[in-house]
This record gives sequence, C-alpha cells and structure tokens, in this order.
Amino acid sequence: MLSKRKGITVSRQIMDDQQMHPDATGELTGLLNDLVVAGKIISAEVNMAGLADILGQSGRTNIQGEDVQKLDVFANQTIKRRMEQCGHVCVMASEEDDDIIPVLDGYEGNYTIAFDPLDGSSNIDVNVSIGTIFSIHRRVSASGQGDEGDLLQKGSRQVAAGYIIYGSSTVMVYTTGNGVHGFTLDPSVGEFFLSHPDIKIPETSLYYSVNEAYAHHWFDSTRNYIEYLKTGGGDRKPYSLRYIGSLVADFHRNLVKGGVFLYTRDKTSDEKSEGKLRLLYEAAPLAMIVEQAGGRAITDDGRNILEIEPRGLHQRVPLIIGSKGDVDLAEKFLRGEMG
Ligand code: AHM
Ligand code: MG
Repeated sequence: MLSKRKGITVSRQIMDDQQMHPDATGELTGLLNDLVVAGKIISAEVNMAGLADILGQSGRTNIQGEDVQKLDVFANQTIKRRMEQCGHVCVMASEEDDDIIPVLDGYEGNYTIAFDPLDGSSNIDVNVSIGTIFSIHRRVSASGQGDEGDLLQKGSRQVAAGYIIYGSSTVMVYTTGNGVHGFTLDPSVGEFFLSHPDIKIPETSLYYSVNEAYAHHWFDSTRNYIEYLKTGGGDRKPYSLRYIGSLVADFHRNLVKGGVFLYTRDKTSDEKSEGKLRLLYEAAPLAMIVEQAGGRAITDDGRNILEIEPRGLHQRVPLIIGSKGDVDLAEKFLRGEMG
C-alpha cells in the first residue's frame, strides 16, 4: 500500500506510524515533526557553506538573526533549541556536549533524545555528505527534568531512530519500529517527500567500507575478513572498497545499495581501544535502522549493538554494520570459524 501512494510527506508518514500504536498520545509525532524542522534549518545552512567566506561574515546572518557560525556548532544549537521547547523531551545528550542537556522548565515531556548534530564534520569544507543522527527513548524517570539514567538505555529500547543526510539532496531516513522510510527534501517547497518507502538492505553486497589505512593495527580476524572479501575466489566476486569517512554517508549508501561498514578496535592505540564511534549517537540509532531494514549490527566481539547497556554518555563501541549476509560472514571470522 505504501508504494502506491504518491507525494506522501514525512509528516503524513509520521502520523500514519502513530496510528499503528493505538495508545499513542501524539508526543512522539510532535517530537519527530520538530526534528524535521531542525533538519530543514540545518540543510539550508549546509547549502550555504562556503558562501559566508565570499559574502563576508558580518554581511550575513542566519535564520535566527545571528552571525554565521561553524556548521557543527550551528547544527548542535539548532537541534537543542527546537528540542528544549518542543514539550516532548525531558533531557538531551549531544556528541558535542560533555554533559546532559536540560530542557526548558515547564516543557518537560516523556522522551529523551541523543544526537550527533553533524556527523562527518571533517568533511564540511570539502562538500562531502554529512548528516544528523538521532536516537529517541521513552523516559524511565517519573516526571520533571530527566537525568542521565533516562539516556543510558540500551538500543533495543529505542522508540525511534533516524538521520538526515545533507548530500546531493537532503534525505531523512527514520524508523519507529515499523520499517524504514526515506524522504527527500524538495527545496522549492521546503517539504520532505517519501522517496524510499519501506527500505530493505540487500541481503549481501559487493562493497565494504573501512579505513584501510589502519590495516596494520587490526586484529587478525578483521584483516582476514577484509582480505577474504576483496580477493574473491571460486565463483565469488571480489568486493570493492567504498569509504567516504562520513559514517552517515557510508551507512546510507550501504543501506540503499548493500554493503558492510566496519570501525573495529585498534590493537596499538589506547585511544581507539573501543573503536571510535559512539554508542548513543551513532552505533545504536544506525543499528535500529539496519535491523528494521533486514540487516545487522554487531561489535567486533560479536555482541549485538542493540543489547549493549551504555555505561556513559560518550561511550565508544566497535561497529560492524550492514547487509546481514556480510555481517554474518564477519562473525564467522570473529569466532575463528573462518580465517
Ligand atoms: P565525527 O562525529 O567527529 O564526525 O567522527 C565520526 C566520523 C565518522 O563519520 C566516520 O565514519 C569516522 O569518523 C571516520 O574516522 P577515520 O577518519 O578514523 O576513518
Ligand atoms: Mg559522528
């Protein structure tokens, strides 16, 4: 039925999702709709990236009437401002902030949001796709301002997760646990329209995404797995490497075309002893999306990402995510069943 409809807006889809939950109060719908607004504001700013230098910093103000800021700071502030007064959130966490972020007094709601405001930010200055990733849980505390405990919930308890990718076009992908849908922003009318209904990630692929420069630091299981993928053999085709260095962009390509992304532990560096990516802002939300699309997400010691109990807001986690057949194969190498 989904595919027969035409011109479906993201707001329409969010309301349809709500109707699948008879007890729903509309709070999650309201929250997601406010996130859509934040995404549009950030998208407009991203599209102006670089022009500030040409037009002159003082000559240009942004939508809030302020001087132009760095994009990652702008994205962070935009989401915080929308969420703190939307009335549906009790506490927030951002990859860019050390501590939990309160909401405005009197506006406390029943949900929490954790977000990476602009993932892949090292790519901002070079016109490579970047994106906002978000993860939403129902609060566990009773009322008032939320606390860290509300945010430190495992990924399997997420009620919604998604991302907005600012690329050749702006695309929002989200799930509320009833499949994954993608929407493309039509900038001429400022509306997201359904472009990728009920996304299913291909079962296996011919692409792997990893920073291969770290190969000499990898554990043998990772090295053997990648070697196996890229060398092919028998009637198996060799895989190709696709690595953008912007997780949200690498993930989106793999979700649509099939592929496996890895950021595993690093043998030599303490700093990367748990990989680089963050559980709350990156791994858990993308894991919910990939599972809803028929894929898998695990750590490099075979744990399901969605079952990890977070110990801290900025906890890092090794991540292997993508097409189910490719992740299953990685697991065999991790277990020593292949290699
Ligand atoms: P960021 O949140 O500071 O942008 O860092 C996360 C990014 C991911 O988007 C990307 O997958 C990874 O860092 C790339 O790291 P590396 O340069 O080590 O390959
Ligand atoms: Mg990031």
